[in-house]
Amino acid sequence: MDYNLSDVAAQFAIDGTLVESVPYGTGHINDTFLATFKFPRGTTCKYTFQRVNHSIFKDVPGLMQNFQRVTEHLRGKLEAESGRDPERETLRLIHGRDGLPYVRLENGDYWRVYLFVDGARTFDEVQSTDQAYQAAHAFGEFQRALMDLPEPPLNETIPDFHHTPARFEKLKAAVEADACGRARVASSDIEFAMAHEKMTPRVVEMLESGALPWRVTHNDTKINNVLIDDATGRGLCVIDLDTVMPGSVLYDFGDQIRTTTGTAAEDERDLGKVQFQLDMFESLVKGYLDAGRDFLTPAEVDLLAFSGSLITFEIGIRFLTDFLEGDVYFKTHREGHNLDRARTQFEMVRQMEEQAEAMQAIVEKYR
Ligand code: ADP
Ligand code: GN1
Ligand code: MG
Repeated sequence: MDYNLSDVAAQFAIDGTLVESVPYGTGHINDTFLATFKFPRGTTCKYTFQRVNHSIFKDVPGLMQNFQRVTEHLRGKLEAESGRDPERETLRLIHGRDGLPYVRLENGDYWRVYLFVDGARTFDEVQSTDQAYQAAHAFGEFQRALMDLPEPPLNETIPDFHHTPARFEKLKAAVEADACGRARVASSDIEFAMAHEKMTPRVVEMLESGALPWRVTHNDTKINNVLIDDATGRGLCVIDLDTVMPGSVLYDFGDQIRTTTGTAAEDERDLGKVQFQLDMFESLVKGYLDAGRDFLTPAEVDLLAFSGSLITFEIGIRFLTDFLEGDVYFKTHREGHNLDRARTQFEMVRQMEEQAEAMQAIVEKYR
């Protein structure tokens, strides 16, 4: 992650001097920096600089077109509503000197810049049931605001991103190939995965048959992809818009379950510390339904509880696949990191399956 940010900054329409830049956040995909600029009048301004991972996102211009359409649509709504703060409640892209909302360097790297939202932060682990409520509410509002995004459909930035059966086939192929000779140490995890194949098509089949609607969804709704306002604790701004595209709300709600109901980090090694918390789930359901009760279909609400184990399983098999393939996709920071992540996901799936009835009862109570 050794980049010359001054060279990158020179390509953007920012007429100040870069005075400081620090790596920022804990995302697994892009490289993010908080950069502070000083202007001739003596004022300073903070920006988020991001190198977009173009080995994962193959069509960055198409992705940035989505990004721009989505943020402009959201900004239009915020501006029309009194009491809102468009500059903090949606991302503001800074254009490159050639007018595009991103810059491509000579070495092929893509960079984008947006205003850093001050007075807000993300959490890798949820701090309270109220925060879970706020995050779920913010993602629900985000979906609502994008329901009338004008045609055409957004570009699909990663094909079949939440096609769980396709993810399962990739795992099978990785086990078969065993390119790094790692299948043996993961044998019980592979066994767990193989025993769960039956759950994988439940949502995609219903999307394909029309039993569930396609919507504009975020597709990466982990808790650290929503900024929480320092002053009010409100879910202020949904970020990480790389995967906003057509999808099912169930994968969005499910990923909130995955990332807020556990007591441990996503990569916790001590599975004894991993505990599913029903009260967090209840707060998510309340927050999400308060935002989405009137637009969600009965079939969507029916599957809210199940969506947690579905996507937690999906992310688990993605981590396991990456482990078997030699850690080529997710950033890793230690040996076995992806396997640890997979195991934590599978432990959460186990516990969610045990709690399935109690979870469903909560959904019934608030729907
Ligand atoms: P990744 O795809 O790598 O997860 P994100 O877009 O989520 O990248 O950014 C990584 C982190 O940077 C976020 O979790 C958040 O903490 C921080 N961040 C990103 N954009 C902003 C912003 N505009 N204002 C404040 N913090 C931000
Ligand atoms: C990645 O970019 P980030 O860290 O928010 C991944 C998600 C996974 C998540 C697991 C584009 O999200 O799909 O759920 O890691 N994003 C992409 O933590 O693959
Ligand atoms: Mg992120």
